[in-house]
Amino acid sequence: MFRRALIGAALFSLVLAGPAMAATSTVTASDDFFSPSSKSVPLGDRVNWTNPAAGSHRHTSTANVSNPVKWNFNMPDGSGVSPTVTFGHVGSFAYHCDVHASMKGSVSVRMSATRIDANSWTVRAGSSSAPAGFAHRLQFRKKGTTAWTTLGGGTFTAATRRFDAPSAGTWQLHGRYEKGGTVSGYSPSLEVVTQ
Ligand SMILES: [Cu+2]
Repeated sequence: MFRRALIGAALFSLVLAGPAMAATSTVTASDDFFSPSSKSVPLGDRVNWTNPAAGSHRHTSTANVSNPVKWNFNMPDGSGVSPTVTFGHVGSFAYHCDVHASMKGSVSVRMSATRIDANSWTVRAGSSSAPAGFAHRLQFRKKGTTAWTTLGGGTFTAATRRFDAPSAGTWQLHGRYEKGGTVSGYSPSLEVVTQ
């Protein structure tokens, strides 16, 4: 009995010690729109879709726009909750309803950064490395300027990449997910400030 309690406690602490727990949130397919149509989630979160109302909604990744994260769920009337999609890589992922051309939505996946020192950060682009064939691309610019520069000069597969601010001030970073020639949109911008 005592031994079993110890094992239980060990498992519990392992779960608590992990990174921020991934959450699942829901988009509602209504007549005829997604709510919310633009959704922003932290890296690693899951999203599902419900169709509680009358009307038939079939939502899918946007078929004719490049999108490295694909899903396609059939959603007949009152079908309840779709399977979840895990958003493990930063970017913005568009989708639409196959039945109603005007029904569009997107899920934007936010990046995070951990400070290394006054001018440097570890920027997280994925919950894990990009799988074979996929890659991350991060870009940066000084706040107030318009042109983005690709960090490291190209794509990478690691979950994180180091950013060294070229000069003092506020810097913006964003990232996207790529698979060959297909790319997601860019994630929301993250701001970091040198000390
Ligand atoms: Cu629809």
